[in-house]
Amino acid sequence: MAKVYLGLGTNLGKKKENLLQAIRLIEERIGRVTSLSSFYETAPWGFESEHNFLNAAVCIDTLFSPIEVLHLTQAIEKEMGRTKKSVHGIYSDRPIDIDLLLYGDTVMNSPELTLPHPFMTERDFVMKPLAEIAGEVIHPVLKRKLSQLLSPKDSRH
Ligand code: PH2
Ligand code: MG
Ligand code: MG
Repeated sequence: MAKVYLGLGTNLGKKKENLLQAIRLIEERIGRVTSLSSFYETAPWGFESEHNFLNAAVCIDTLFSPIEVLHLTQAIEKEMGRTKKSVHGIYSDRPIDIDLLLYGDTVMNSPELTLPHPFMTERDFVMKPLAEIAGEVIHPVLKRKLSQLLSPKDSRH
C-alpha cells in the first residue's frame, strides 16, 4: 500500500462542490482518503484570471502504481469537464485539477510523470494545504520536512 498526496484545485463553477465530488471519486476509484486539508481560497498564480481558486490536499492509501494513479486522476478531471490541458506552462481556468504531488518516497522522472511534483515547493497554494496534513513528511529529494519547506524564504536558518 502506498501513501499518496494529491493537490486539488478548481476555479470554475461551484468550487466547493467540485472539490467534494473529486474527493468522492478519488475515494471510490483510487483509494481510501486518510486525510483532507482545509479548503483554501487562493489568487490565480502564474496566469491572469478573474476567478479565484479553491485549493486543497488529500492523502490516500492506494494499491495502484504512480502511472495508474495519474491516469485515474486524469480520467476524473476529464469526466468533471476539464477540457484544456496546460501546455508549456500556459495555464487556464478549470473545473478541477488533480496533481500527483508525492507517491510515498518514490523519485521518478519520465516524460509523463515526475515525482515528487517538480514545482510543488514553489507554490504556496500547494504547500499550505499539503503542510497542514503532511507537515512531518520528508520530501524525498530535498530531505526536509514539508513544514520546513512551506515558506522557504523565512524558514531556512
Ligand atoms: N494551478 C495552476 C496554476 N495556477 N493558481 C492557484 N491559485 N491554484 C492552482 O491550483 C493553480 C494556480 C496549474 O495547475
Ligand atoms: Mg496543477
Ligand atoms: Mg494538473
